[in-house]
Amino acid sequence: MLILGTIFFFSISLINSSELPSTSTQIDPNTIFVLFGTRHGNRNPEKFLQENPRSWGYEGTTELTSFGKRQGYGLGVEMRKFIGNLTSRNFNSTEAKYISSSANRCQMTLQTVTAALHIPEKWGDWDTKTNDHWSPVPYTIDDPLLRMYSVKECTNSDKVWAPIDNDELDHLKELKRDNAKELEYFQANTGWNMSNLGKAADLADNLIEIDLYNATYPDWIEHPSLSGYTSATLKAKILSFAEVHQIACADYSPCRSLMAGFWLNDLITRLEAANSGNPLKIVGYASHTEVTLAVMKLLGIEKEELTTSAGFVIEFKKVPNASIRILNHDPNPIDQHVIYPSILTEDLQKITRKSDGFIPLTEFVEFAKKRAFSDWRSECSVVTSEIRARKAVCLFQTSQTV
Ligand SMILES: *[C@@H]1O[C@H](CO)[C@@H](O)[C@H](O)[C@H]1NC(C)=O
Ligand SMILES: *[C@@H]1O[C@H](CO)[C@@H](O)[C@H](O)[C@H]1NC(C)=O
Ligand SMILES: *[C@@H]1O[C@H](CO)[C@@H](O)[C@H](O)[C@H]1NC(C)=O
Ligand SMILES: *[C@@H]1O[C@H](CO)[C@@H](O)[C@H](O)[C@H]1NC(C)=O
Ligand SMILES: CC(=O)N[C@H]1CO[C@H](CO)[C@@H](O)[C@@H]1O
Repeated sequence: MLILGTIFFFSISLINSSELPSTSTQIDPNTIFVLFGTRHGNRNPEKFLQENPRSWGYEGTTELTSFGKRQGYGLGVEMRKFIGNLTSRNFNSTEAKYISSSANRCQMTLQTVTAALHIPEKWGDWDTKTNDHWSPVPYTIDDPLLRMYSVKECTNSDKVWAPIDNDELDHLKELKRDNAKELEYFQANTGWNMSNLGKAADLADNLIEIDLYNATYPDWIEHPSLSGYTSATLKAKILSFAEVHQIACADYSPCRSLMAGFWLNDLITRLEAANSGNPLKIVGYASHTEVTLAVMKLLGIEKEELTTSAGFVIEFKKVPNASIRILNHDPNPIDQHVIYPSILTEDLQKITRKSDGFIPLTEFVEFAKKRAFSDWRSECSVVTSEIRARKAVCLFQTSQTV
């Protein structure tokens, strides 16, 4: 017990120092069902820096890059190491299910993950001519689950995104005010209107690729004329804007809830089904920063950002009791991937068993179900939220009269 405790605290301090553990947590010997969710792998920016002659980006804007494919494959390799023979290498539709957002980058990420998870063998190894041992693996596309922001019927999505898209949340306003000089410098050199922080995020995405592809930085970044900056500090400043709006959504409760409450409900439903004997052994999801980070927060994970191809893993076991363990997974940084215990909120830490790091399923469901919804159409519709507001008023009046 004492030794276990020491390891536990050691691993937490490792994660706190933002260093990843070098080896993955092993699956619990009693685990019978595994869920994992991931952000897509590395992708191209939404807007390319035109002045920088490009040796990269041929896939097109926002498409998955070769680094993103390698990250997805690395995740699949690590997931297979983790699950062992929980399900066969050959895809078994009774035991495995995969779901993606409709975005190309998510579908392609999931395809590389499952290519590594399901390297066929024996009767499943079909490509004997080229000796390429891979197999197509089916998946479904579900946007209400994994990309609510692009579901047309979800009229509330635009509402919860408006204060983020328009940089009206306090910390976004503050970010603009505190970086006025820097944003002006970016605008002068890119020609992009930096009155929206999304453009600074696009610039950050360009830097990530320039760095990965060892391409040449624009001169205004390599030799900044902005007072107080070296090239290293300017690069760091630009990178600090990466995914600024997506992270703001995961932080802002109306956006977090609408983007991920339905996914959370799906996770809970599948865990309860596994407890009732459903034969599924593994379910994997591919989504976006704002949705994946949001669901991780709803699950009770302390996390402030999410790199490409990172996400969560949940194990379920019935022995000694129906219980779950929540883990993170991260690329390190491209081909290697690592699975390790999540840092949980205090509420969840209180109900986590010290002996094995698992949380009783009933207590977890009680904690999480308040944040989940099954009727996404009503969450998305204006009318319903008005009705709900009216209901809340009625409730208040009733309790007053009582
Ligand atoms: C799966 O692996 C475990 C541990 O290596 C082993 O005990 C078990 O027999 C294996 N099951 C199958 C069906 O191969
Ligand atoms: C697929 O999974 C089901 C349920 O676990 C099992 O009964 C079946 O034998 C598996 N099929 C193959 C070909 O292994
Ligand atoms: C940038 O966009 C803002 C808001 O849309 C607009 O008010 C401003 O005039 C634009 N600036 C330039 C230089 O185009
Ligand atoms: C970039 O440089 C690093 C370190 O020298 C090297 O490992 C990597 O393969 C290079 N990447 C590309 C795309 O050339
Ligand atoms: C909450 C609960 O059911 N706890 C049980 C879990 O399993 C152990 C060992 O079988 C029991 O002692 C607990 O009562």
